[in-house]
This record gives sequence, C-alpha cells and structure tokens, in this order.
Amino acid sequence: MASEEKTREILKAIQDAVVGYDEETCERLCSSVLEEGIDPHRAVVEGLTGGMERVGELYNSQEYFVPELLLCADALNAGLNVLKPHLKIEDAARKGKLLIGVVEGDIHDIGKNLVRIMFEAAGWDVYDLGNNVKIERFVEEQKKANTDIVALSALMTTSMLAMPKIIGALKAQNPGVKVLVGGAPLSQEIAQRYGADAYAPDAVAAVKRAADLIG
Ligand code: B1M
Repeated sequence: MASEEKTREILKAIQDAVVGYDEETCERLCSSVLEEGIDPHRAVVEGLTGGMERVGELYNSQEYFVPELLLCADALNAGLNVLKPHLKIEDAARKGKLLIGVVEGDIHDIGKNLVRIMFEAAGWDVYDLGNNVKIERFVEEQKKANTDIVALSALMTTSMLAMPKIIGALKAQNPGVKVLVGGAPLSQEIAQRYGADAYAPDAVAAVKRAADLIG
C-alpha cells in the first residue's frame, strides 16, 4: 500500500502524462496505481481527469490548440483502459438500465465515457449511443431498450440547448422515463429549468442520482 506522499506523486505524474500527451507513460503509471494498491477511482478523478482540467486551462490560455487536445485525450483513454476493469463500485443501491449519449452538435465524449464506465462498474446495463446524437435517436432507442433512465451529456453552451427538446420528446413518448443531465456548462438550476429529473456534477454523483431516481 503506497504512502499518501507516494500516492500524490503518482497522481501528479499521471496528470503530467495527460498534459504531456504521453500515452505510454500514462499507461505505465496507471499500472503502477494497481501495483501500489492505490484506489483506481482516485487515479481517474485526481490523476486522469485532473490532467484534463489542466489541459483545458492551457487551451483557454491558447498554449494548446485542438490537435494537442486530441493527443491528451488519447493519453487519458490509454490510462483509463488500464484502470477500467478495476473500477468496481460495491454498492447495495438498486441497479437499472441506462441509455446515455452526448447531445447533437457536440463531439466531446470523455466525460460521457467516464460516466458510462462508472455505471458499468456499479453493475448497470448501459446502452451507449456515442456522441452527436439526434433527438429522434434518443427517443427511438429509449423505446427499444425500455431503459429506466436517459442520461444526457453536453459540454458546450450551444449544444446544451438541445436538452429541453430531447427531454420534452422523451417525456411525450414515455412520461415515466427519468432524465439525468450533466456536463460542464450544466447546473442544478439549468437542469430544473430544462425539465430534467436530476443533475449530476460528476461521474460518481451521476450513479448516486440515478440510483435515487429509481430507488
Ligand atoms: Co473542446 N471545447 N471543442 N474539444 N474542449 C471545450 C468544451 C470548451 C469549454 C473549451 C473552451 O473554449 N474553453 C469549448 C466550449 C465552449 C462553449 O461552451 N461554447 C470547446 C470548443 C469551443 C470546442 C470546439 C468548437 C473547438 C473548435 O473546433 N474550434 C470543438 C467542438 C466540436 C463539437 O463538439 N462540435 C471542440 C473539440 C474538442 C476536441 C475534439 C479537440 C476535444 C474533445 C475530445 C473528446 O471528447 N473525445 C476537446 C476538449 C478535450 C475540450 C476541453 C479542453 C476538455 C473537455 C474534457 O474532456 N474534460 C474543454 C475545456 C474544459 O473543459 N476546460 C473543451 C475532461 C472531462 C473528464 O470532463 O467532460 O466536463 P467533462 O466531464 C465531467 C463532468 O462535466 C461530468 O462528469 C465528467 C467527469 O466526472 N459530466 C457528467 C459530463 N457529462 C455528464 C453527464 C452526466 C453527469 C455528469 O449525467 C448524464
């Protein structure tokens, strides 16, 4: 079991590997997380996601541009692939069926993928529609899979405007379906205004909110 100091050192190095778009190092460090007995959830949140937050700041300050973002996303995903099989949420809460996707006009899927992984880790049946998903597709697939919940992700202030339309269409077809929303530009207040049943600020909270909705 690594000391707190050693743990922080490894998590910081994972952040640096994401920021430095170094896939190989990121993979190796995520393997060392497992060898050292560090909590893999912590490595995802403080290491990989923390690194992507720093990447966002570099993009904002125009030190990084779209090509760098894509390379950083590859490094994050390489690390995530190592940690994913070890992310088990032991939770007595009820598990259900979830349909998830990123709304139309938006291709940012790193956050959505983290949310999906947390639901899978918690034992939910997950149907992932990917990114840039049209309203009609959400409605059709919800009907087909008859999921308890539809989870909508948006990363842009422009794309999130599709959410109230999707929620309206889903509820018109099936008034019982619950809709969970999330993504950086969302908030509890916006979620309520859009008619969503719940809002979650991060992937772990998303699983808790969803379990409450069907509990
Ligand atoms: Co771009 N992008 N991007 N981008 N990108 C943002 C979002 C932006 C804020 C950057 C900025 O300007 N400061 C900005 C949006 C501005 C706005 O709001 N209007 C932006 C822009 C403008 C663009 C382009 C238009 C750039 C261009 O082409 N000129 C373009 C858009 C294309 C499109 O979608 N149509 C674009 C493209 C890209 C890349 C493809 C290069 C890449 C995405 C790669 C990929 O996803 N496969 C990218 C990236 C990486 C970013 C930033 C830097 C990082 C996003 C990210 O992955 N964060 C982002 C700036 C930033 O956020 N600081 C930015 C890490 C991830 C783990 O966090 O996704 O927030 P996040 O997910 C969190 C929570 O939000 C939450 O849980 C997750 C983890 O706990 N969550 C949920 C997410 N979904 C949830 C759903 C839930 C619950 C919780 O329940 C359903």
